Amino acid sequence: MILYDLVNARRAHFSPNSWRVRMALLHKGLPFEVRDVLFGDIPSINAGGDKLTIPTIDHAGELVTDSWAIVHYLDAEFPDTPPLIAPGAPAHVLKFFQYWVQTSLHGPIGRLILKDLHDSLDPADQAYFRASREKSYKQTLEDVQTGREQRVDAFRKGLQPMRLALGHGPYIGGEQPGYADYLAFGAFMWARTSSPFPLLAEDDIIHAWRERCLDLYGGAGRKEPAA
Ligand SMILES: N[C@@H](CCC(=O)N[C@@H](CS)C(=O)NCC(=O)O)C(=O)O
Repeated sequence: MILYDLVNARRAHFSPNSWRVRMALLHKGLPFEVRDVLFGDIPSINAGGDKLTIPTIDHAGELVTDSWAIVHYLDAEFPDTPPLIAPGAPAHVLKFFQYWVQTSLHGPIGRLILKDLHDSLDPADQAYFRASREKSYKQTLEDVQTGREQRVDAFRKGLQPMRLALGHGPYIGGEQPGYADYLAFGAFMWARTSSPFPLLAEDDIIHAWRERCLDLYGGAGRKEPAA
């Protein structure tokens, strides 16, 4: 199993969508090898075919792209390993949580760290990243990030559903971590590897949850170089 993953200038893996899959592979206990790529290398993963996105896995020659498709693939191919989507559980509820992570974590976190993220990238990737992100945000990276000290409180308030969920157990998944935890944790790994900006107050129970997640699977998250 090969996991294609993005690295920045310090060789830290920063892709939030990839972190969810990395944690999923560790959850299942599946051995995998990581192939580091820059944004500029992505077209060569599927040379001659459609441009894929990160994460992409290569399992015995089969390329599977998109984190949600990968999760389904892993559960189907490895039925004897701990499931990511519990048998009989409604996958669309987990998909709803993935949408929440995209809108309430990735969206605001991007606006808090985008310029730092750019600066953390390998110089070979910086021009592409600036051009593509300024096109989609319709703003300079500097303007996107400006005023973050005033905006971080609104971001923290928006995390209330996570606090309520964590009132029932140490993980969003309950007593044990599950794919919902990995979805949210990926967003925090994106920030941790790309920016020194403190997203969470130290007395927030989400901060304690993030610390627990950093320690999972031999401290996989904690070992990654932080910004
Ligand atoms: N829906 C996809 C999104 C994947 C995605 O957007 N990945 C980013 C990196 S986190 C990417 O490959 N970007 C390529 C680019 O911007 O050129 C998933 O969850 O896997």
